[in-house]
Amino acid sequence: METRETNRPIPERPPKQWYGELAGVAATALALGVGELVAAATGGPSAPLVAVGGVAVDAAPTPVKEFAVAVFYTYDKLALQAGIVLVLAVFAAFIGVLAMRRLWYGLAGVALFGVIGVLASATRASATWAYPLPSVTGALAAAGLLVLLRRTLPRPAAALAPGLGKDTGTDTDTATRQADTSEQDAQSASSETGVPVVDGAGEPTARRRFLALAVGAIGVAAVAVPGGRRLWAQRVAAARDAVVLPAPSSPAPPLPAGASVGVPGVKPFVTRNADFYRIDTALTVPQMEPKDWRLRIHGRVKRPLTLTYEQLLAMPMVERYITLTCVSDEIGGELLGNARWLGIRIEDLLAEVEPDEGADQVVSRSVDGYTAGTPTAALRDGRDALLAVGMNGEPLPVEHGFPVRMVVPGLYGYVSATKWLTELELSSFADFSAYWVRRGYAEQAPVKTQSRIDTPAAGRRLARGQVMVAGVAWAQHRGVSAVEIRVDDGPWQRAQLAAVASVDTWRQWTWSWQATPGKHRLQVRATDSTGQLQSGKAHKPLPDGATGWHTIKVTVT
Ligand SMILES: Nc1nc2c(c(=O)[nH]1)N[C@H]1C(S)=C(S)[C@@H](COP(=O)(O)O)O[C@H]1N2
Ligand SMILES: [Mo]
Repeated sequence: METRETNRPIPERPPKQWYGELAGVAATALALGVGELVAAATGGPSAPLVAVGGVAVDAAPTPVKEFAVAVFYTYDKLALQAGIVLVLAVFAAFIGVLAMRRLWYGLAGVALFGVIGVLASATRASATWAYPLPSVTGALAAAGLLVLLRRTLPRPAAALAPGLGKDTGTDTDTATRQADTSEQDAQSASSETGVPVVDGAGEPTARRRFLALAVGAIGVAAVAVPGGRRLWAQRVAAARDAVVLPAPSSPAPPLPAGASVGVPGVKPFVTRNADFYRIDTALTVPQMEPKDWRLRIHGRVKRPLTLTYEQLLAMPMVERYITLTCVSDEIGGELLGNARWLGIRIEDLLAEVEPDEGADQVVSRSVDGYTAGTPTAALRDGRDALLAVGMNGEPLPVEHGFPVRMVVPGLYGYVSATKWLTELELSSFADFSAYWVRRGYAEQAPVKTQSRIDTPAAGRRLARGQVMVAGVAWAQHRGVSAVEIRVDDGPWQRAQLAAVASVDTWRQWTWSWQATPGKHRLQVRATDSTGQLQSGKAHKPLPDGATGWHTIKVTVT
């Protein structure tokens, strides 16, 4: 009855590629959404996107990161997140296409993603049993969705016709052979038989079900990702509000009268928390509840120690004004601030654990795996190196390291000021290189003597006559002994220095200028209390802090 031609199998045409792509993106989106919700529910601060992203940040070479920082300033995290999402989408689409052709290949791809997520979270400091959960549940959800989508996958209409055998006339195992047949066969088959092969679409109900499933999963993810994050952040914010900071047993010295010169435009002596600069590698602000916080002090010590937040708060607290500066601060930059910190002295803790001879580096680790290396000597030489819990009378803001961070007077932040701190490991500089050291920054990074002109602002037009020139100068833990100004390469002239309570903060200064009409160049330089003059040699921040004199141009009319 049937001709030879019509007896030929009408093979399945591989479904249009975009079904696979959509399936992959939907499954990955669902995985991220489920992962985020599970992270929020279990308190694992390691949602898959953050975990994988964190590993990517750690793995990125320094030039890439520097490029990102230069282009996006401190907003490079957002760009990085967008980049990760993009790369993820491409991989997701690939896995989806695989899955629609050969389910097992696709599932293997999902499993690989899951394993990367689990490994990424397991490498985070203070990983607990809860850390891999988001990745595992996310991967399971993705796998489930792929299986469902694969079942719903619309078949070309012709392929749905049952019982079409090969030349032999048998109709066994058609599906297997269909799957193996190439696209050319499909085309020739359709032209020869005249049976329409719907262009990769199949029956409309299957198509509708497939789309509904895929788009629905993406919708769930679009709600779950921000929802999960918000939920988690709210929990931590509530826990932070509930913290009652103890009174310091050694309060901050009262601010001397005149610590603030009162010239408009000068940086306030105490930086408000909301105005304090923020620098970190964290993709999303690590969210940690005090009840989950532990500090492990270990490594080359005689008596390792683990502390809870409660135990920490019960220890004698000191309160100090300390100015924090970033090594990346350019001349005249904004990456510095001064706050009243409340915390315990790290020296007291080190005395308890008894570091070994030769353990010359204290490696601090954050919950998200960031590391800094501080000279053990700097933490034991009597300076007020703190494990801080309070900032300007409040519990640490979450962006500034809640629940606990380090603050060490006299050292740049990248070697001393670890936020979201979970670990102190006694080690040596020979044995371990911390995060930024591996990326070309110096092992030892005492703050360089610096000064800046806050007012007048660069480029400003001023009226002739008396102009108050003012700013700040800093040389933490040495102290500032002099500030000088010069106009247009004229003689250096002494500025008035404001009073300060300690050598650990910046110092405001003022200088009264009789401005004459014309374009002028103002320069500032400071001298620290050891008598060392601030270097005028222009140098970029890498590897151990910028040098040069802040110089501005103004026009007087
Ligand atoms: N966990 C963590 N802590 C960190 C960093 C970081 O990337 N991650 N950056 C350090 C750097 S380079 C600086 S300058 C200070 C900045 O602290 P702030 O954001 O509170 O101003 O934090 C330090 N502590
Ligand atoms: Mo920094």
